[in-house]
Amino acid sequence: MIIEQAEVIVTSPDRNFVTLRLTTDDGLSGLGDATLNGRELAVVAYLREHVVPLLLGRDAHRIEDTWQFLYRSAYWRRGPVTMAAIAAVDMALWDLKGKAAGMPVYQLLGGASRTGLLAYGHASGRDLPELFDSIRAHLEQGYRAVRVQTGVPGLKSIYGIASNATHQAGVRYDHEPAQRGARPHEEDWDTRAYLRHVPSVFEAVRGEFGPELPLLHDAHHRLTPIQAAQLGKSLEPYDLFWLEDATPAENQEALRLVRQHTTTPLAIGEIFNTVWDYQQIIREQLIDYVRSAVTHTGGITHLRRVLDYAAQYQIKSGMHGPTDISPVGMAAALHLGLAIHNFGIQEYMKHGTRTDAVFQQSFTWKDGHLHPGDRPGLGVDLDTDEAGKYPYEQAYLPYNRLADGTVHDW
Ligand code: EZ4
Ligand code: CO
Repeated sequence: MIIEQAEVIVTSPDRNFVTLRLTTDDGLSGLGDATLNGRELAVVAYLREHVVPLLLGRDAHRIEDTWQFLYRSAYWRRGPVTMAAIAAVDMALWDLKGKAAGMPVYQLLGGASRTGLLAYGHASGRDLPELFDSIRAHLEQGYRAVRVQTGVPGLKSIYGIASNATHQAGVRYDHEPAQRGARPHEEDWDTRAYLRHVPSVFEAVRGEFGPELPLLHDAHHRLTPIQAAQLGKSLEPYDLFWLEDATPAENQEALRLVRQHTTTPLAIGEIFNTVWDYQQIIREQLIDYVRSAVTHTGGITHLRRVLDYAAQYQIKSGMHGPTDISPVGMAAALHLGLAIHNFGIQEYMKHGTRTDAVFQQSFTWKDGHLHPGDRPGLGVDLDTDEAGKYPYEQAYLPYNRLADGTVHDW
């Protein structure tokens, strides 16, 4: 199974996606997701210029050796661009191995540990009535767990609030924070206003929807450790499934302080890219859920290593699954999540219809649970003609400024 062709396919059906397709001498092809939101073309160049030439002629069966070769031979290690590129190669090789074996990837990873993956969706609203409508809509779509984000009085635009108003009709940018255009959009932020407001939102949601429904919340890296501690403590009465990205957490030690003050479960890691980013927070049991996506953490091979390490401390998976993870990256997450013992929950935002036409998927959605399906490999096909209809469009994630003009974590 020798790699004969390696193509990097860029398409922008509802948003930008970067996909690696490997084709072998026995006519099989494998797909890998390399999408890095707002920095897509950096990964394209890394793959096209530096990785593709190294792949041609290699034995596609040698997944571990290829991973180690790409990681170690570059000399320059880690980082989102490098690790997304390695992830794409790794996913494509697992896809190929599954097709060669005639088995879905989860079988190669040890087989199913469960019948389906509990998933959560993104409910949001500028105010409580809008939020309640959104939660009801999610429940009607079958979700059995929801993330809750709302507007904050006094702030104009805020992370996580669905809005179609400013975007092209029909394009799935309602949940998507990146916006097409030549410059990033500016949002405003006020931590004190946010900390005052959020507990009242959860109180209202519990009052309306009862104690059972698992509720999640994303603070999106905006708080200092003591502010995060305050938020975790103030949300304890509402029994959150998790509080996500309470602090930026490049400083892993900072989470000790948060942990000392609150029993609200903590999830972190969607912007981490290796096991080294988790070393201290897993060993010291400072988190409860690992948020990494297969796409941004060196593929199935490396994220499995992170999750096996986490399992020793009863820390579970909560893989990132926003719309900027392509259907290929989502499929990889579902196969891995089905196989590991320490699965926690899967984030799941539906892609738009154009994206679903480019990427034909085989996953199923039933009673709030996802299953990757039983087609050999990852179970996703890419329609090249459909992909060709949507050329790359520049898009940026927004950024924050405080009232006095200071740039703040977004
Ligand atoms: O902001 O995927 O939990 N989900 C998130 C996402 C991220 C985007 C960034 O590309 O925080 O909405
Ligand atoms: Co997040």
